[in-house]
Amino acid sequence: MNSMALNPTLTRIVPPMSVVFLLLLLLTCLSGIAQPTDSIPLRHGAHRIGNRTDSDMAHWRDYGLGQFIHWGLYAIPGGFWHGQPVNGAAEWIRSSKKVDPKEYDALISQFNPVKYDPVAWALMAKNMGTKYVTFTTKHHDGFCLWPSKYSDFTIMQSPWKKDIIKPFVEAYNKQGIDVYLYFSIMDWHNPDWRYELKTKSDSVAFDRFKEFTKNQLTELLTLYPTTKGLWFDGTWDKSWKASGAFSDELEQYLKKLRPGLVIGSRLRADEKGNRHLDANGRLMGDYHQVWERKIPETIAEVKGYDWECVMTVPENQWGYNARWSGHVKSSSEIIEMLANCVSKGGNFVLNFGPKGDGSFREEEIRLAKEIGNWMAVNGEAIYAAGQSDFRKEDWGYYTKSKTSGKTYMVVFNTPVTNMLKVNIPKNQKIASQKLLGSKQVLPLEHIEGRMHYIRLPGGVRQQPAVIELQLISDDQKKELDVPKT
Ligand code: FHN
Repeated sequence: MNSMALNPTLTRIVPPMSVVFLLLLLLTCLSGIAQPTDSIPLRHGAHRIGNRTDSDMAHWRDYGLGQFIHWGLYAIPGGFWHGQPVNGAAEWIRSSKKVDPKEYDALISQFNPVKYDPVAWALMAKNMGTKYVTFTTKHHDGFCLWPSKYSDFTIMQSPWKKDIIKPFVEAYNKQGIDVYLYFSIMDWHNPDWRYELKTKSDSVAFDRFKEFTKNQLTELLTLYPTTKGLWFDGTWDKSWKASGAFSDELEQYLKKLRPGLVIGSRLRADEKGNRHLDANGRLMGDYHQVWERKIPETIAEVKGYDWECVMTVPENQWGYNARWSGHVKSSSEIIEMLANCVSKGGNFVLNFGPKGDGSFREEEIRLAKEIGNWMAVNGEAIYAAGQSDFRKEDWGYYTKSKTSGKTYMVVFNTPVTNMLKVNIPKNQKIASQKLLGSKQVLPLEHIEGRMHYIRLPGGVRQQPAVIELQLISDDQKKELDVPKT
């Protein structure tokens, strides 16, 4: 007798096949891999519908502000080759200047960053308000900032001869900052790297390369066990796009090795070569990683996914370039980008490119300070904050705290009247409106319907003002309005 037969009610109502189906559905959900009900069958597409719901990802989602650091051999020439400025990003100099690989690799003999002070770096990041940092362990040139036993091109072959990553992780963790490791899959130094797999021997070499990649990643997670996630790059070439099965297995392997690990959408490709979104339009990875030096115009563009924006201070320069050309962003512009991202539910990450000697350029030190000063007063509008229920207005961005439920107005464009238009969402009322920092209560005027004006104090502002709004429902307001007897 099967167990179903023990329950006459159930056997009468639910035929056995439906029960099997329901059990299968339940099992699939419990295994955490819900199969999207999509038209194109994929073995290496998205593993999940929607965002991760675990606490590690919730923690990631609440960071608000992060720091990115690009540091490697390219910081030594700093955008110049034989005294001549090179166009393009400084960290690409080997490729864009078509430098003889031997000549480029010889830079290793000059890597002796006597001013490298991870404790000071971490303090600068902490004072800026950073909650997480992504650090280049290996960029496209293949130079490893850690003592990798799988490569002959590491910090140990440089005059420095000491691990850069270990003291970095320790110092940042000590400041309460989570560390994510950047890792370029594309590796110009490794002879087994291929852009395309045209021949059998290409495939054989690339198989060796895959093994090497897996070994290096295992090494990183083993040496630096507090790593919260891996930030992949250099995954756009045909060879990698044709390796969807491998990148899928790799991601699952890494997450098994370190449960909770966060990996964005830059690692994988599906078996049809699609990156980020699979052939069914579903995200492959824990958050959307296409937002490089750009911010979505509307929240609709992020399609409900977790996302992060990574941004440079000058134009497209990540590694140290002695000659910053083009527009260099001010701290107010950067804060505006930060508020813009948070208002759309994303994290914002600002890049720094230390010099070859390990020191930061003056502009970056100043920016970090200015951003930090603003964050010290207004951080509650950024951390653990996201999209609000308010309609966007021209003066700036609304954010909403996930913890307190308060709404914040981050004001960038103050009208000459100093009157800020606010359209309150349905069934809500403003209970208080205060300037963050001073706690000054600001005048509120009802115009009509749901439209109000909040008046900012006049005067010139160097940085955006933030107004904290406490809202209550219409019903609560009515209760408060009833005179106490
Ligand atoms: O080519 C790299 C570039 O140098 C830099 O590392 C950025 C950071 O997002 N990623 C690549 C371009 O997408």
